[in-house]
Amino acid sequence: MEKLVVIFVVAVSCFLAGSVIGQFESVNHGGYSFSISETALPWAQAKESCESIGQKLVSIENATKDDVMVQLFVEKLHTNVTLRGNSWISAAEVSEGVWHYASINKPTYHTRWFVGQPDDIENLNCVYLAVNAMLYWRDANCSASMYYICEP
Ligand SMILES: *[C@@H]1O[C@H](CO)[C@@H](O)[C@H](O)[C@H]1NC(C)=O
Ligand SMILES: *[C@@H]1O[C@H](CO)[C@@H](O)[C@H](O)[C@H]1NC(C)=O
Ligand SMILES: *[C@@H]1O[C@H](CO)[C@@H](O)[C@H](O)[C@H]1NC(C)=O
Ligand SMILES: [Ca+2]
Repeated sequence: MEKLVVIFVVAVSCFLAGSVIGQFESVNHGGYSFSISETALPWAQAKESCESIGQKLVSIENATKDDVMVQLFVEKLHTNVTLRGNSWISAAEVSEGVWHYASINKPTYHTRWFVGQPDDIENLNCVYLAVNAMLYWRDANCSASMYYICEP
């Protein structure tokens, strides 16, 4: 019986390690390419999910890229692809008050916090784009399930 359980656990782990978690819709515009998740996951799993398709959880390094994302996902100028909800990006806290893009291991030199954010109530250490607020940044509990955006 114990052996069976071990075999089962190993089989499930292999399956998860080798599979693409979730499904994506792709958008290409202005030299940028984004894969929009169709499923919601906690931040760390969202990051792994992007890696499982050979991509990275998205970083928004400058205002140009930020503008392209607003055009695509808010103004719907060049695509019909819709973010299904609030979406994780790779920005997260490495220590209290210090925010980095985890995917590229760099400080968040470009930010677009919603007014009053980050508020860090009850240990909110991961950043998501608020779909109903022009993709402004908000901090959230990393364990919350959100949609997410990957990029090559
Ligand atoms: C913005 O960042 C992207 C991604 O790193 C880069 O490809 C692009 O050249 C940058 N654009 C500007 C204007 O800095
Ligand atoms: C979006 O969908 C509309 C209606 O189906 C279509 O006319 C338009 O060309 C689409 N736009 C893009 C950028 O795909
Ligand atoms: C984050 O959310 C998880 C799942 O809802 C919860 O168990 C945990 O206590 C929360 N953590 C904090 C620091 O609020
Ligand atoms: Ca925090």
